[in-house]
Amino acid sequence: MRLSRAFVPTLKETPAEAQIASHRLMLRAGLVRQTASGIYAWLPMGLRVLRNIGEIVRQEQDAAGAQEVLMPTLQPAELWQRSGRYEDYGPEMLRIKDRHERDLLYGPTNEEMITELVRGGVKSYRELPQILYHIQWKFRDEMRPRFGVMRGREFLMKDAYSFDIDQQGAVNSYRRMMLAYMRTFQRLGVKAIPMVADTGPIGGELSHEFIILAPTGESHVFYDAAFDDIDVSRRAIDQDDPADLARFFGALTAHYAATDEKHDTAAWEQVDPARRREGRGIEVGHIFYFGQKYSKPLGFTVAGADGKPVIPEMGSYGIGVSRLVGAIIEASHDEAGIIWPDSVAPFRAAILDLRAGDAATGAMTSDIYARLAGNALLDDPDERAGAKFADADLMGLPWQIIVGPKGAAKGVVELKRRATGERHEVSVEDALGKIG
Ligand code: 5CA
Repeated sequence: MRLSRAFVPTLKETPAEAQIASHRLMLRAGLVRQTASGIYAWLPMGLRVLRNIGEIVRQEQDAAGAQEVLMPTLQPAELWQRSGRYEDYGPEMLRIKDRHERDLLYGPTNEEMITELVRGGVKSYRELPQILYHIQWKFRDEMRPRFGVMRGREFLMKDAYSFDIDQQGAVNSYRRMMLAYMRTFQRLGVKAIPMVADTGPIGGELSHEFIILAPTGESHVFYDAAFDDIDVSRRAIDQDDPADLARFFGALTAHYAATDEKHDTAAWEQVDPARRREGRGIEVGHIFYFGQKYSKPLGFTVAGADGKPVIPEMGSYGIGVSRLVGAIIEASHDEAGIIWPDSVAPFRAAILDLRAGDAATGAMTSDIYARLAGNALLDDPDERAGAKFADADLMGLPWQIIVGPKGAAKGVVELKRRATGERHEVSVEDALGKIG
């Protein structure tokens, strides 16, 4: 993308409405704009990050054997009346009437709808287990939307749903998703810790929140340093082996980890003081095992091995895809701006032409831009070098390739790594090799 032609409305001033770093930086770097309270439009740079995160989430869901579907945002009220949640959900649910006076709602989550879909197509225990997911916009009429995309009213969620013939199968699916989550967050470049959680309006008996550490997080968290050493690689754990999954789950849940809501001081005292860690965290995922809470009222049964009807056991698994954009920034920024992890950055590199209009720097930056094949932002407008440096740091692309007239004459560029601030004079070949 050439900055001279791009819609990247950066702001010099700090917007007054933004209380936390990620919200400020998302507005200043031109990633999003608010269109109504808690509702955001995603601009080109923000959308690229949102898509990159969604793609990593998708790949890890697919790798875990979950199948992607796409359910609509609007749902008939009747479905929710059958599960009993239409009344329970209260004012957080956006209720809508169509022209025929039929009641609809903008989905805050999809347990009812997916149960109804699977009920229509799965008749026998032989067709289970199934795990289905989609990445779709949700609406929750939050009392206090705040912190930008972190607590919005409309937000993008990945929600997966598992169906098993018995409790043992359902617990295995839960563990499988937990492993997929650990792998997902690792690829996203953030450290996530699963913590025992309340189940709230989703319900159920087993639930974990995935919390990423960031100084501005909403909850205070306490955890054992043992979490730093858990290996979730494919080499270490075979997701198709229930015994392996059980061992992994055991290791992950054996150590103390809790948010302030669930903090147990007596249990905390038992943790070796040298291993106690405290900080603040942001909930980026939440998983639930709730048995027959939806399958039963919605009348979903399958024929069991003996031909008798069995009510399937279910779980649901959410990741806040749009919240993650803000959460990753909270976990990875400095005074100057965003520091994108390589895996989610909107582009690999910014190319800074320090003398726009100059034939030599223009030829060199155009060549580098072409060779980075669409994965670079070319800062080509006629601006002061200082303003370009500030913008590049604000936008936080992992690499900066700085091209000035002296370097262009010698055939060299300056390559800067945003995360460390390290700068080296290198040849174009070496710069491209490093960027990869
Ligand atoms: N049906 C279940 C799991 S599929 C569910 O809805 N779980 S949830 O309520 O915990 O939401 C899942 C994730 O969505 C949360 O962990 C959080 O990361 C994200 N999320 C929830 N509410 C908001 C919101 N108002 N703004 C942005 N993200 C949100």
